Amino acid sequence: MKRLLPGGIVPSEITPSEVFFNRRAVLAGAVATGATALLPPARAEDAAAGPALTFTRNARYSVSESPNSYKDITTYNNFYEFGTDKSDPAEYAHTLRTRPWTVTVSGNAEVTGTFNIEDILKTQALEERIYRFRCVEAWSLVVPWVGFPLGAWLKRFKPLASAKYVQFTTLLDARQMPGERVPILEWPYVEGLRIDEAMHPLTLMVVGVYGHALPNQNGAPMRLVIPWKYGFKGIKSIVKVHFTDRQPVNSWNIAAPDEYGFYANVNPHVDHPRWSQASERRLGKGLFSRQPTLMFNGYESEVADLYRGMDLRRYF
Ligand SMILES: Nc1nc2c(c(=O)[nH]1)N[C@H]1C(S)=C(S)[C@@H](COP(=O)(O)O)O[C@H]1N2
Ligand SMILES: [Mo]
Repeated sequence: MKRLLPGGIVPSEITPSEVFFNRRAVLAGAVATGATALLPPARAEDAAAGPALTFTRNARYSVSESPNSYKDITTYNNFYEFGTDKSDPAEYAHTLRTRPWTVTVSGNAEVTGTFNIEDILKTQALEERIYRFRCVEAWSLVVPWVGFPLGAWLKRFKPLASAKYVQFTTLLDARQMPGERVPILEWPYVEGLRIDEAMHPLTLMVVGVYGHALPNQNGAPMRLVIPWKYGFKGIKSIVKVHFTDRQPVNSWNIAAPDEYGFYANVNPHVDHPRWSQASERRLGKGLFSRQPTLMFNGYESEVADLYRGMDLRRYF
């Protein structure tokens, strides 16, 4: 196993400006700057979630809506490796062991190898970003994720010009993920992005929520969040990253190609064959309160250029 970090960055190069923020400090900061969103007061569950993380707040990439509760975010999940009910992951994901954890990087890049999660984290400055999150099933959340921009990390592997896409793979181990014995999807769960989507500054590799390491049910130790795409693109518990010249397959597209495409951009004008995507139910606001779904989930000004000239009905 390679222990050398891509890019050769050592921990001492991590700058002191990456101030430690605990949740109360984040709250104080938000008050002081009059910034985007106030986080709700600390709750006991936060401590249960995992160690507190060190990060800076990214206001530019945060929405002003108030985040959902920690409870909403961590008990209403899709993670079919642990069952198909929304409550299953919170109940059963404790069997996942997130340390030791390695990520294998392969394919069309100058630097490849297998890397320890600890070594990856030493090279990446963490940011808190409050993002909208929209599931293809028409419910939504606002989440204070903590993570690092995927593109900044991927650049360390020096992708070749032939790296047009990146594929991501979840852990395959039915002893830890009992749902992988159930043939609802082809296992392991796989997802893919075009390289420019992967490199976009909004694309976040998430390692925490509400200032603490991710709980297993949200995809510990490391999962993707692409805020302008439907939630299923946000693959959890990633063990492989592969640079490729071909559009990779993705699990939901394999399972139901007419319903789930490769792009999966949030689009209120393109309905799912079985339901409308024009509106959504924001968790925590009551069963019957719906709000309009925004083009690219509200990130249109940031990402529309990625899809100029594409027929979004065809490339759904
Ligand atoms: N490995 C894996 N990743 C996954 C899923 C899954 O079943 N397995 N579900 C996806 C779907 S459909 C959604 S909506 C989000 C849910 O993320 P959350 O539970 O953190 O809200 O995870 C996505 N990533
Ligand atoms: Mo989803």
